[in-house]
Amino acid sequence: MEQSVRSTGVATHCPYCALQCGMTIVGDDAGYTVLPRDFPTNKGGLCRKGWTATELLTAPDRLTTPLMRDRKGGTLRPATWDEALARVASGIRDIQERHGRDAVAVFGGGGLTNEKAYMLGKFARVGLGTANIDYNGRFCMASAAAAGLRAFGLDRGLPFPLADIPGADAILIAGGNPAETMPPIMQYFEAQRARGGQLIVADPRVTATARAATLHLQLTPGTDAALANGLLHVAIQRGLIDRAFIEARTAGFEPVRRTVASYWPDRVERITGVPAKQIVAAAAILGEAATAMVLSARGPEQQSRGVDNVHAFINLVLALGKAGKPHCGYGCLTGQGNGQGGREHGQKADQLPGYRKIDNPAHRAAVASVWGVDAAELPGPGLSACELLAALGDTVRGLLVFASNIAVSAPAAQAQIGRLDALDLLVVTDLFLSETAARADVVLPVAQWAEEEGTTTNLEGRVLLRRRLADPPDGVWTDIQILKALADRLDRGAYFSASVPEVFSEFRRATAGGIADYAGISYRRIAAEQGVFWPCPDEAHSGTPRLFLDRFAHEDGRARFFAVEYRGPAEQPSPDYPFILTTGRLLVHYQSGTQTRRVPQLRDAEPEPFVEIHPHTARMLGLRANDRVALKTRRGEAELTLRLSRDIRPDTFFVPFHWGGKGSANLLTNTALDPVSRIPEFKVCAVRLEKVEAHGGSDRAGASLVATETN
Ligand SMILES: Nc1nc2c(c(=O)[nH]1)N[C@H]1C(S)=C(S)[C@@H](COP(=O)(O)OP(=O)(O)OC[C@H]3O[C@@H](n4cnc5c(=O)[nH]c(N)nc54)[C@H](O)[C@@H]3O)O[C@H]1N2
Ligand SMILES: Nc1nc2c(c(=O)[nH]1)N[C@H]1C(S)=C(S)[C@@H](COP(=O)(O)OP(=O)(O)OC[C@H]3O[C@@H](n4cnc5c(=O)[nH]c(N)nc54)[C@H](O)[C@@H]3O)O[C@H]1N2
Ligand code: SF4
Ligand SMILES: [Mo]
Repeated sequence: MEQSVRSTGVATHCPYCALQCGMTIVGDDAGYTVLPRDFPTNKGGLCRKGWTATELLTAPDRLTTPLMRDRKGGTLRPATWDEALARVASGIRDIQERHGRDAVAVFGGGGLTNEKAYMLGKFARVGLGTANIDYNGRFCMASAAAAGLRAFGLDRGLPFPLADIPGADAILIAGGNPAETMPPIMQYFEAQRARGGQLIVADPRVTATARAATLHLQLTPGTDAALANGLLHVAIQRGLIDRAFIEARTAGFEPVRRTVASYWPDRVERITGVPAKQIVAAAAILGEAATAMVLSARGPEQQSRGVDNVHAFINLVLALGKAGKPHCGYGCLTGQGNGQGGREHGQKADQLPGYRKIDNPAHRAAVASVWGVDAAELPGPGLSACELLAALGDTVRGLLVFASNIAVSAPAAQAQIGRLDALDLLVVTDLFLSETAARADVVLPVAQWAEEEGTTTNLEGRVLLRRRLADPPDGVWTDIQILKALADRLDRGAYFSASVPEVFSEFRRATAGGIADYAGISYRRIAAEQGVFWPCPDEAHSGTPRLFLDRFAHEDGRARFFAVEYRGPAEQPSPDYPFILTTGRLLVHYQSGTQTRRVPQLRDAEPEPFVEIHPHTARMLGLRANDRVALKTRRGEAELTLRLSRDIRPDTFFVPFHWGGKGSANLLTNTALDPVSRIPEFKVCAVRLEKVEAHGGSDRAGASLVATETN
């Protein structure tokens, strides 16, 4: 076995982001090597996280045995699987008897394969009978998903393959930094530029992506809706909109036209800080191009007006007639390895497999018949992620976490941690003792990407197969085995299988006839066809790389406009909190950092959390590079090292969120939620900065420093 792995290699995909780069792995547990594969997503490219991904398999502090705490406040000790699973099952029974079924909740993750996400959703509804399951995708692309669903009648990250990008004459990337978050994807934008295409990037920072652009709009965080309305205003004024397209393929333009009429470039400049001339230039680039795309990422989406922001960009695309045609459209750059599939198959509070709605009687009946249960037994919609976290220790007494490190990644982390500690039962399955696992009553060690088989769906809607390369270490189970064993102990085992291929084939049936229909997709086809795009209703169907070419997915075939007023973020700078804080990612770390902080090359490249501010702002505040500073918001305080950069707006601070502890960005962030998507406002809040200690013997006072001017 080891010999054959070494000689032929195993073709699989990276464990991290939604690009799902193809890679071949050679070697054995004495040492693995990652070789990039010429796959349509990455064309032979990988980022540093991908190159080093196999280090996770042999990391010295992998969990290899269940851990248990005998009493609250006690220490975690090794336990047998029997002991740990018995404790989980009795804890669940006890809570549900005393407080009702919904008092036990499940929190999932967009990193789980389709098979696992599907089984987790079924386990919550059929195994536990709880309505309360949601997942970290609610922190991620929920705003784009909600807006896409409302505007087009269907939500898939990109409605076209990456291969279509080079053919777009103009592209606007709104609040995405793919040069760091999906580096190999930049090949497609480079090809687009090489053809003479224009690339516009809207970001408060001069990111590596903004440097690759022909025009950078350095907007104030939280002002995207004003920018998008301003672009549409100019396009209308200059006669650049496509009236025939609006007439034939859309509905609801008139209220949008009226709304954007007051978004004059001068006014939009005052709101966004983007010079009026640049607004006019960007509108002309997009409107005059024969083909154009708008791609959004977390910048405009992770806001309390995230859905409005995405609608404002979709309105622009529709009015310009740049949707539902080749090399045109709106797309969202999804995030996690299975961010797309993870949002389609039932780990969301309001959803059943195949992108079905849990409150739709026909959808309930279809899924209940595959599951062999009575539709009336299926719970209704549960609490969304942030609301679920807010209920911990209150109406929710037990929580099972699969593939998320909420103690680091949820907003207002200090409050979340307190609520985790208030639970009667916290169960965490993970590869490592994450900050969340460290607070659990029971920790269950799981296999990882290359130790099990399963499918993921990448940002293009392409369903891919991750292959098994090695056995998990002794004592480590897969998530699927754990769910089956728990179902057995709850006397619901008859409804579940522990075989991944069996779960996959049941999953295909459960999606049949749904929006995200995977019925025709098999492991064999995925391998033979370099992935298969959903919807793919039967084995004879070739899959759907391009959506909306003939019609949008609403019953009448028309896309919908939604009029959006700029309302601004939930928190504006004030004399006490005079600056804007935004948070995001660095190339070498992934998410809460559980995985990448354990890979030496990545940890050494970015060893500690920091805040990035403009040198002018630092001078005004009497600060120098490497000073230790405290950032304070209305939620909490974080201690960080100061980094200076001319690439950020002087009124804005940037903190990456890849660390827990005192430097965790989420000690600061705002829990204000979007009313539709329920996404928290990770990208904007008001902040103040204070010096903790002077660097290099400086005699400047460490008193509170409040800016006199905020740009
Ligand atoms: N290296 C790395 N890659 C990753 C991940 C990772 O953790 N690390 N995570 C993956 C996941 S799950 C996701 S969701 C994606 C996220 O991918 P991206 O969305 O590209 O990443 P972010 O850094 O969160 O945010 C993108 C940009 O938004 C800008 N921004 C901040 N506020 C605003 C605003 O108000 N408006 C606008 N227009 N822009 C703003 C930030 O300056 C930042 O450059 O990355 C995926 N890839
Ligand atoms: N301030 C701020 N906060 C943010 C964001 C931001 O931009 N700013 N972005 C948000 C976004 S977009 C996202 S997606 C979230 C992500 O944040 P999290 O949900 O915390 O995501 P990860 O850090 O990837 O956590 C995954 C955990 O599961 C483990 N794991 C990996 N694979 C498996 C598996 O197969 N099974 C099991 N059981 N465990 C596994 C990993 O070791 C890790 O501990 O963070 C959000 N938080
Ligand atoms: S871009 Fe994403 S999928 Fe590709 S190697 Fe990097 S982390 Fe992995
Ligand atoms: Mo994400």
